[in-house]
Amino acid sequence: MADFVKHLTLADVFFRDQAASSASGDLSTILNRVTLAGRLIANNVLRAALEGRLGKTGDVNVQGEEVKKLDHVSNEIFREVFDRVPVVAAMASEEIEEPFVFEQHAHAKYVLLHDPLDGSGNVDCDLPMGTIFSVHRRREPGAVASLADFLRKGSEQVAAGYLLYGPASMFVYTVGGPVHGFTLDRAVGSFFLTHPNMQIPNGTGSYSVNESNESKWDEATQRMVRAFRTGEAPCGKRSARYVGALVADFHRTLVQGGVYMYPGEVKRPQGKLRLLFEAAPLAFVAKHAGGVASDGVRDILDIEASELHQRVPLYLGSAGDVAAALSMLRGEA
Ligand code: FBP
Repeated sequence: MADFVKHLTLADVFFRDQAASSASGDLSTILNRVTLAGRLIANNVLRAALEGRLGKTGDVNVQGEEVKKLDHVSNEIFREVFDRVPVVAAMASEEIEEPFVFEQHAHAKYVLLHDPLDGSGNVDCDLPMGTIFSVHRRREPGAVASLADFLRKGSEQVAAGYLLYGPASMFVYTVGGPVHGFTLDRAVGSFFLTHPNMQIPNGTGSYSVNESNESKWDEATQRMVRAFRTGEAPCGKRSARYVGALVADFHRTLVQGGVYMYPGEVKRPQGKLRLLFEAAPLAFVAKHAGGVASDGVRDILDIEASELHQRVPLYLGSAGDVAAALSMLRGEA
């Protein structure tokens, strides 16, 4: 047979995996809707300058951050995409203070969390950005969705992953098994499996941290990052890379190995990144790709959220590199 369809599609992989499980199909539908939102966001990112959508809206979001026009567009795309198919009962966004409840979807089994446009500080300089998503099974389907459906441990996620809007657009996800990477073929508007069963390499790659924050860190953190900078970290020498978009920095770490860090600060011990919208979903991917994620003390996946927008320090990537960072933070190396 001629080989015109060179790669598996999302549907091929979902059907194959679903055949191996008792999945109802709702989860596959959610993941398909995430990729639809991703394709729409990717197109808006691609055309932002042409359509006057660079820059800020003038608003400030729940995080106290200036909202970019594409933040707003991306958030609205998710709401509209999931309003039209009854597969999630409610949706929480990093941009919005409270979850959005789909009244007409009360019997849906799942809730969705998302950071609609991660790294949106890169909008105006045409650098990579992404979208992060997380899916939880509801505690009580049928009851009106509540905050309790969202305040969970990362280990309870049933699916998580991200879209990366880079030179190519990618979709990376796990449903608790292998981590699969798909690349968008813009010519046909479909994602195709190009990176099956992704595993984080150990012993290579980069350390990735915003070193301009050094004066904000405590001494142990300063010593630890300095050891990576001078090539004296126990895990060995690493190059330095920092794109300023967590999804892009994590994807490079997933492919090449290394560690991404957003440490806590003396005046901001919880750091900047959000547990439910950033750390937990990427920790879920990292774990299923053989990596690890920690807040400096605990496994990110063991942390039960007490607030929807709570922040955590984040050390994420190759097991050996994260272990080296944590051992230096503890003063053991
Ligand atoms: P948002 O853009 O969704 O707020 O994400 C936070 C983030 O942009 C990460 O993507 C990125 O890794 C980090 O902040 C960069 O922070 P800083 O500019 O302080 O280094």
